[in-house]
Amino acid sequence: MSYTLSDVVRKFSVDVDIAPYGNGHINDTYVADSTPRYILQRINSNVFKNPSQVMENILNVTEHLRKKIIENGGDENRETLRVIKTVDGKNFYEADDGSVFRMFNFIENAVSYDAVENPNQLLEAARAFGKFQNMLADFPANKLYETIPDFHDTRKRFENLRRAVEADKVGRLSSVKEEVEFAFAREAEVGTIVDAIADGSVPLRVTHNDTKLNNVMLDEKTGEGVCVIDLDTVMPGSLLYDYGDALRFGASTGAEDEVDLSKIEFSLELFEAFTKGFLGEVGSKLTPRERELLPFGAKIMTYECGIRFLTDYLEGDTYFKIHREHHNLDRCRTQFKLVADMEKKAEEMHNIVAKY
Ligand code: ADP
Ligand code: GN1
Ligand code: MG
Repeated sequence: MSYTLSDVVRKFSVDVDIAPYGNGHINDTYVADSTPRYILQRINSNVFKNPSQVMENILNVTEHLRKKIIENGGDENRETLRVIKTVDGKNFYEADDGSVFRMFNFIENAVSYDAVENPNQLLEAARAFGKFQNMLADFPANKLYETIPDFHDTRKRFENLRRAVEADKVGRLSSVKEEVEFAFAREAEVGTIVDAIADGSVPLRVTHNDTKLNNVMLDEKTGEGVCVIDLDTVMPGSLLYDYGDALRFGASTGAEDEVDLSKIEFSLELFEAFTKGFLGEVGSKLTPRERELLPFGAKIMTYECGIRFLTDYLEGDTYFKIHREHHNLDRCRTQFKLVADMEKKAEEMHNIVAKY
């Protein structure tokens, strides 16, 4: 690297020390300790093949959100990300080695949680994701680039797993026979949402597609949702993706990478909190098929994430950041434990959805 991060922030007219920040699995995130503070990120170019399209999406989406927030009398500096331009007026800075950096306003006096501490946090996160979706309901979907093609096409994700199993590139297959069997046993379900989108019973909407709890900032005092962040994957998708993905992470009783699986359960209390918050915002818009598929959405998104971790493990950990050996396998195991638990609790999940 022929530049320092201090050189990079100066391209955005900021001249302070910066330090690593956050626990995302994809981008390199730093905080610039200026007044006001900023977030600097190096976009993961292995994941996002066209960073300039990612930034164009984010610029258009955040400008749309800003208008809505102002109309609603909200605080535009806190309730949406803002793309900070470079000194040359660009959306991002490309370093000489091809690294792409971008800068955002820092959302102050707000916290993003890596684990749920109480049901109220999930309720507030759900409201924030629901509102986000409402604000984007009239965003022209044809203006959005598909930043990661087929991101939540579970059938294609399944085919990727099958290929990784066949290739067994790094010789790990023999150690994950049980997980592969678990994944293959559910093959019949992988097309359910994709097919429902194709037959029109589940509409395409503009969705966030990565509704992990740590992708929403909650007010540090009131606990209310302030701002939805991590907008790299805002694309046309199904509302079931946002609902389901938030639950796979948020309704677990343990961390995504917990090794002690006895700590991992799918909490119906947390499921109910999220369902209440989310349907309170978007419930009136749902088609009958969407409503019917809500519990399934939670399960299939958890399954999909599990097979993505498993695929990455089989391919030698090239996609998700890992911090220890077998990290992706540990993550896969929590997801599959949650799937099995949701299968047991399917009827109770349906009863809860019916309440809201
Ligand atoms: P990744 O794609 O790697 O998940 P994120 O955009 O989610 O990257 O950023 C990682 C973490 O950094 C977030 O979970 C959050 O804690 C923190 N973060 C990101 N952007 C901001 C921001 N604008 N203000 C405050 N914190 C932020
Ligand atoms: C990644 O970027 P981050 O850490 O918020 C991933 C999600 C996964 C999640 C699993 C672009 O989310 O799809 O569900 O890890 N994001 C991308 O924790 O692949
Ligand atoms: Mg993130």
